[in-house]
Amino acid sequence: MTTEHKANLHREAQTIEREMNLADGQTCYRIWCDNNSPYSWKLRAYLHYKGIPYQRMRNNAHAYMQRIPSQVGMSIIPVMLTADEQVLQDTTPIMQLFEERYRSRPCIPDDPRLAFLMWLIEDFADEYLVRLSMHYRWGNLQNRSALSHRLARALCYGLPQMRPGQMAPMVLQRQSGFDQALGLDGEGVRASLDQQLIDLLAILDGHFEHYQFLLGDRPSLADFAVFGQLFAHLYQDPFSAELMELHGPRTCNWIETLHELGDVRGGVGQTSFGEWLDIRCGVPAGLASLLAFVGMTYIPFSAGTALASGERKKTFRAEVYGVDTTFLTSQYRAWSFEQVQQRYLALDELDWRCLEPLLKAARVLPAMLANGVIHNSLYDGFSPPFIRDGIADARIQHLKAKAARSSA
Ligand SMILES: N[C@@H](CCC(=O)N[C@@H](CS)C(=O)NCC(=O)O)C(=O)O
Repeated sequence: MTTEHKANLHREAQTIEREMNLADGQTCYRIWCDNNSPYSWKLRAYLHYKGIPYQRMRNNAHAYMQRIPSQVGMSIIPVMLTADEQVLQDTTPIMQLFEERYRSRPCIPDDPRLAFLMWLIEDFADEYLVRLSMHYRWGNLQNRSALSHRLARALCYGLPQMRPGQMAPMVLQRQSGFDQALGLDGEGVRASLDQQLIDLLAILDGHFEHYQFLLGDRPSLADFAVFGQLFAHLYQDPFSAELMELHGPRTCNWIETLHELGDVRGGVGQTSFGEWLDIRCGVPAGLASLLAFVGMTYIPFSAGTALASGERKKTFRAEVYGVDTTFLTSQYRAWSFEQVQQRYLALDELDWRCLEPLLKAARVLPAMLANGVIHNSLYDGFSPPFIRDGIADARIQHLKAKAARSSA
């Protein structure tokens, strides 16, 4: 590579975002995202299905360490910019906002009971399945090696002076920080997670024998959330890819369908869709089994973090899939669980009467409401997904104020 070409590449990496901003008639959303990120894929597949155009901004080290923190207050992806420079973060509120803004191809079922099941599965995917994603990405030698180099390479994208080989150990070190938070290293945990993946794939494959998507024959927000986790980590990463193919062939087909939606290059993208499930006379066995899986995993995990967050405890224990596990408390997870609880409480008496036996059989109830609704103040005074003045939430606000005080 000539010195001039290197300099050009470098300049391009620095200016690509600015050029996009300055382009005449900018009408597109722009997203900082990455191919290996579940939430990036969740959002992108959703936008493809809805037919909402966007431009992709590669999340290189410059974006992740500087540009994104300046817009949001922390390093996180995906981050979305609107044509008029508003900053949006957090896929669930973004998708909820877009469901109001863009009415074509609705992704929330009309039936409020089915819609509740959707929000429950959506939060399960975002907040619980990430345990499986992180266990498989970083809990075996093959993926640790491949993915630390792959993520390092992605961070070096467009920055030819950076060396992926040197950056890979730093990526590895940073990721192991998530193990304690997600309770991955306790006794019997990793063996249980291995079993959970096999069990989950059996449930999903059974369901997809009868229905194309989780809630019938059209995709909902729950499909995009589960897809994000299963595609970005488990399906793409080399070690887990084999497990996915061997244990979940129908699930792999569902993943490919969601990945191809809105294909504008003449691929196999699907364009016609069927109906939502009619749950007036109960739910199909596959969905009931998925809810039981949620009841054994997400519910104790999220209810535990909500209680610990309310009691200001840094760690908590919960029995997840039969294994007594210690986790770090997450304010965000407590907040998102509260949103799910509120959605249940907002249903009417008749809807509760219909859902209660189903949720009790799945052991989602009574545990989901056993500690009451504990208000989490993380977003009090904020309006997600909109981010103003580079501050995403009360935690970031607090950290920034503390830093300002200590430097004064
Ligand atoms: N709830 C957020 C979660 C986003 C998230 O956790 N993104 C990951 C990458 S997939 C991240 O950037 N984590 C922060 C880190 O790596 O420090 C959303 O849905 O947008």
